[in-house]
Amino acid sequence: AAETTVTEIDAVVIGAGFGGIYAVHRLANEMNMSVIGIEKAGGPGGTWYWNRYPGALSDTESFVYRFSFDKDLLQEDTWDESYLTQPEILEYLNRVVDRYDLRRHFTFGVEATSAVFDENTSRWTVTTDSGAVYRAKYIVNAVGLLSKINTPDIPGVDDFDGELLHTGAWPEGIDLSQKRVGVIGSGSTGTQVVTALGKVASHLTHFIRTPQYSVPVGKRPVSDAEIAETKRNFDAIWDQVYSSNVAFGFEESTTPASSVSEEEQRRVFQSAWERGNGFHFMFGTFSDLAVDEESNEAAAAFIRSKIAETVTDPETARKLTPQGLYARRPLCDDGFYQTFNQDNVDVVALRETPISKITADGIVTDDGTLHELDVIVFATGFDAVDGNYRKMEIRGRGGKHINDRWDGHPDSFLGIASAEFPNWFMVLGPNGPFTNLVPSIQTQVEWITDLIGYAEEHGISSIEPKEEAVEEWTDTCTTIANATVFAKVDSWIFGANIPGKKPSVLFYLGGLGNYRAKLDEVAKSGYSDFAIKYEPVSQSA
Ligand code: FAD
Ligand code: NA7
Repeated sequence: AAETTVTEIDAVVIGAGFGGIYAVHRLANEMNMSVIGIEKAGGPGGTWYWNRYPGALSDTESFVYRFSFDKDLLQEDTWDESYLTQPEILEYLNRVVDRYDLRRHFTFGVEATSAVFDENTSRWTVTTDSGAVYRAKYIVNAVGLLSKINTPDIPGVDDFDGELLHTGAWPEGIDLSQKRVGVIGSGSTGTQVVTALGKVASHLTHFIRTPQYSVPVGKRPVSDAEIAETKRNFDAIWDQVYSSNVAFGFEESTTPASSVSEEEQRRVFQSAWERGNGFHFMFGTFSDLAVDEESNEAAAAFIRSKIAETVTDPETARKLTPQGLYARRPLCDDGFYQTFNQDNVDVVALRETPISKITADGIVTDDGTLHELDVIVFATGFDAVDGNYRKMEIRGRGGKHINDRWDGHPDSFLGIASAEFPNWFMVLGPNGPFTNLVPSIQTQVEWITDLIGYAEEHGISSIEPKEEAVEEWTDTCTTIANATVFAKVDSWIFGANIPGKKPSVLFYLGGLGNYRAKLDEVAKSGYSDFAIKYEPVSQSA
């Protein structure tokens, strides 16, 4: 057999979304290192490459869903509306890649399948499905936290004669107009795709297991004057974003709902409803919706009253109305509830009539009804956060497999690094911040590449967090999470959306400002939370 060529390189970056793109820019352009970016998609974009479904929209406002590291880039950017659609974000990321001449560092259409650490040389060997092998001192994983798709195993799915689609692997250029479409799943993605497809499908059936609370997104055109004003204020805007909790570009409320009258609560909720945005509704109205069940219920009751006002058929409204805590990733939509007033749109409540099987003709529910379909859309989410890591053969010191380390629950130090896995870094790994994600991604990439720079400067051969540091960070994340209402509800935020996956705390819910302060402290201490090994001192000279 032909011998495999091994390419020696400083760093391997896995993924070409926001994280991978910026990591390659930092390492290659600013630190002058040799870097290969490995991406299984056919081009850059990550989330925005894969999720091409109709209606795909960022629900972070346009002015803060972007990089901020380059003021010239910020000044040159422009946008038409208060939110960016998937094609606009994909175009933006391609433009960034070209602007910094990054395409030549990436290999697209290639999946990294294993990464194995050699303690003697402090080098990682990365293998890919194309047969290419790289030996590198550092790995930066930017594999995405909402990237490994989840398709439920429904009996008979292979018998379906029509088209099966997942929103997270949407083919280009598919036309669903005049088709009978069934959509399974009603999270952020399901609400977006249903709202969009309701306008074109001949008939649309939405299969909902757990209805969720959704508020209007508030998408509107943005004037040139407003953009100019935003550009003038970039410094203040980004200072605010980076010192805030959720980093969405609005001031978070400091007033608990429990401190005001019911009338005042309704007034504030109404004004937030008119303004739009899910995170704003949860964190910009009052300060205690995420921690106080009574305040949370006040918000939930308000949204329920809006559903009742919006949806004309009471039986349909009932099926769409959530009960219980408002404690998943807060959703917003562009006319989701209104969609159900259309004659061509129906809802099936799966808690009342679960899916029993899929046949050649469609979906059969356990009341015996066959819902005839041409297309089934899975809007059933992702094996979030650790999913893409577990797919790879990742072996650290002593041959330790990442899945063995993460057997109980995935852990990390700062969502960035793991004990037993030296010189191996994660962007948005387990227990990273829960925010508008681009500012967190940028923060982490800068911190990781600074650490790599420090290691190079100080003759460090390997660096990994100490076990105590990992334990302490895990405890911090757990304590904060358990003080919130989010911990009381099953969702992907806690790994509680995948059958067989052990639920656990997967995020640092302490806010980006506090997170950045912690990162600063660790760097300023000379990385004292890390175990460091130095290169042998050269005897020459
Ligand atoms: P990704 O963009 O997920 O990129 C990871 C890349 O790694 C992928 O392209 C994947 O193919 C590649 N990859 C993974 N494993 C391998 C491997 N082994 N080998 C090779 N390549 C690999 N966040 C917000 O803050 N605001 C929003 O409004 C928002 N909206 C969203 C809407 C949708 C539909 C989805 C799915 C996510 C949304 N997110 C949003 C989260 C979004 O994922 C992040 O904002 C951001 O795009 C993540 O960037 P990333 O680079 O970390 O990961
Ligand atoms: P989510 O938020 O995980 O939503 C997935 C939806 O799919 C949710 O309604 C699930 O119902 C439903 N689902 C999952 N499995 C099944 C089965 N087996 N049967 C019926 N329904 C099912 O994923 P999204 O893609 O919407 O959003 C993920 C994040 O990406 C989002 O928060 C943004 O940050 C972008 P359940 O609630 O589990 O009953």
